[in-house]
Amino acid sequence: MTLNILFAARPERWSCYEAPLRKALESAGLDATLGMDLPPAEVDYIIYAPDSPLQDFSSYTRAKAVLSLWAGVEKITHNETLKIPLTRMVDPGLTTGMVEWVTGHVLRYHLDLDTDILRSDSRWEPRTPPLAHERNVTVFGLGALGTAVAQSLATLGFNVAGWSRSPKTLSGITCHSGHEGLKSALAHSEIGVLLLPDTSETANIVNATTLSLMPKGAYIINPGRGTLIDDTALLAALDEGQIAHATLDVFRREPLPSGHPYWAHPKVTVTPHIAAATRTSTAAENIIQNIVRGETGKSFLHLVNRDLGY
Ligand code: NDP
Ligand code: OXD
Repeated sequence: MTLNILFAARPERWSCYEAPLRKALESAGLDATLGMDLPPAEVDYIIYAPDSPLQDFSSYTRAKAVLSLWAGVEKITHNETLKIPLTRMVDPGLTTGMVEWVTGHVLRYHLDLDTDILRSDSRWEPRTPPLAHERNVTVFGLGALGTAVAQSLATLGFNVAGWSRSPKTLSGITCHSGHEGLKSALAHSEIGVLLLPDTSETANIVNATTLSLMPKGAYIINPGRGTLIDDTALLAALDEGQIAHATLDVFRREPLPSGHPYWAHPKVTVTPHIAAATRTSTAAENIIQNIVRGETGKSFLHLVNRDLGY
């Protein structure tokens, strides 16, 4: 039987994904019609980006799953017209990209690289930076990305803690969880990396209270989602020196509006949601493998728990 697979993302993404998807279909030996315009009632699977124009799934009566090209699925988890399984993107390219991006920014802060890179005063001031094992880093969110980041930082020698919803045991990482673990996780965050999803539970997790529980002069790196941070509280903590600097990749509104205080703030680095990109070839293989699982009666990988919102 020929499967009908709809590609529902912004039209310009089709040219990036079409060839890798066709190649992955061929490798998997799947006979499929793949396209951006298929009769809804005949579609078997929907490959989906949450910024796609498709928001009403009610006419896709035959579809077996929606497979998100994004890791963050907050734009779709509450869609009431979606009644079939939803999977999210877990991709080795995405993970490696996130590890490299976070490591770069952690090392920037740890080694105080800005002092030399931005120096304009011709002063010769040798200093001895701490070693990695003397630096406490907390990764908030120990999922696909946070675990890889935490383990990689621990391999570099950092003293790494992590925080998640459910309890975890990870070699080399001090794992905290839940409300009761948050205080310890914050107290350890000389550098705090936010890799939590956007859910009702995580909204404004970085607020005036939690910021005050971080060590004075802490650094924040946020490649998770903009909603994790109460922006007013962070700006106040930066101005007071409670937080020394923040690197922010994600925002409540993207693109970050030109007049936003983050752009001009001397203690903020803004990056344009580039921490990690899904790599089309590995992502296409993952998506097609999940379709193969669906067709062979296996459970889908990376299923979203719609109640939890991630
Ligand atoms: P996962 O779903 O694999 O992991 C999420 C982690 O957050 C889990 O450890 C989970 O805990 C934890 N968590 C969720 N809710 C809570 C809570 N209430 N309290 C404590 N911990 C919580 O996601 P990924 O690692 O794949 O991705 C994380 C986020 O990164 C994405 O949701 C997305 O927003 C962002 N992202 C950003 C990119 C960028 O370029 N800037 C690129 C890709 C993703 P538990 O383990 O117990 O479930
Ligand atoms: C994602 C992202 O969720 O790029 O995949 O932020």
